[in-house]
Amino acid sequence: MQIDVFTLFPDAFAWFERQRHVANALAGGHRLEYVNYRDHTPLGAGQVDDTPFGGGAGMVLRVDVVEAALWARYGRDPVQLRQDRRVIVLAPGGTLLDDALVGELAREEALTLLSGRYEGFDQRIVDHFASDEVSIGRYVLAGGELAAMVLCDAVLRKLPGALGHPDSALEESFSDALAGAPEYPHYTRPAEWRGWRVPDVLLSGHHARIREWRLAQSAARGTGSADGPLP
Ligand code: 6GU
Repeated sequence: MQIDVFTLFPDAFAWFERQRHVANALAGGHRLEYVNYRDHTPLGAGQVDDTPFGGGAGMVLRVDVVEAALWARYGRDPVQLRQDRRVIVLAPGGTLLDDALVGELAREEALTLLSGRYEGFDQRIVDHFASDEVSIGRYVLAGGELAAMVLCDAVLRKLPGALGHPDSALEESFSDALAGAPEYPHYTRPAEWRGWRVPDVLLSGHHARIREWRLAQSAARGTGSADGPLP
């Protein structure tokens, strides 16, 4: 997979690239590259944003700047580009990212992520250049970089070879294997700590019963009856 992140802060991703599953994915041939809007702005003095028409606080990322950056990267009109490539605007009001959307994106050969700062994007960027508008939750971040990392993290760990064990991404929270429910609880040594005992079934060595217990725990968490309700 090839992921291009358009950002004003490519340096923000240095730590992210050092994370084990990200490093594994990149070593395995997947690519994560950055385009800095500022390097392609047609305006003077590296300008990329402007004050909002109609007034109001903050600055808005300009449509001409984003168009120039997309043209420079792909050599074609971004209006056409979005017809055969996922071009994802990261914005708090977008479609909420969940495991199903992550899985869908992980099956793409290429993704383009547009992150913004300031008050947001000129709406024409969303309307004419983007195939998707995605949010990682109903709260506002100062910029799209953390959201881009969240999306990349979730997508990359779904790719074969990213995780240490091939089964790790299969039976995890919200996966089909668990019917969309949160994962069952895990325990490790010590088997008892301050009187808190690991459930006996997990120490029994009885694989069928362990499996049954785990699926029941997962299902109960999904309905909120195991450890209190989910939001
Ligand atoms: Cl994708 N961007 C920003 N700026 N804030 C967010 C978000 C994205 N998702 C939730 N909050």
